[in-house]
Amino acid sequence: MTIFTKIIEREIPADIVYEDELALAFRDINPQAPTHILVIPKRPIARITDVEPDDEALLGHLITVCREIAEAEGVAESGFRLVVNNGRDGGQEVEHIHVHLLAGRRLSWPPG
Ligand code: DGP
Repeated sequence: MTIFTKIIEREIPADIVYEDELALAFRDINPQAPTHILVIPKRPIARITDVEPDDEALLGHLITVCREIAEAEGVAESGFRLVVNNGRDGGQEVEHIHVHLLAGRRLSWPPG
């Protein structure tokens, strides 16, 4: 079980900004931008490399949730970035797929 399952189960606190039957979103504990929210499926898929065709609707739903959160946070027009880190070289620390929604400042490219 990862820390994100504990957040879903309310075993540890988080600043939750969105929830439905499939997804949960909460503010990153170590924000890298003025708005830094993690959007996760409640079903714990570890990595992008574990994704199966049956997961497509769920993962697509996460993008719709990101759009709704961007609007609620007031960053839909100014812009934002969605990031999914995968594996060691991708910088993934938590083995439960999560989309980082970063916004509120001009983000550099390429990422480090
Ligand atoms: P990644 O490196 O892509 O696996 O990102 C994991 C993110 O999860 C990282 O930005 C910090 C965040 N994080 C880790 N533990 C916690 C926690 O207990 N609460 C919250 N809100 N965020 C966490």
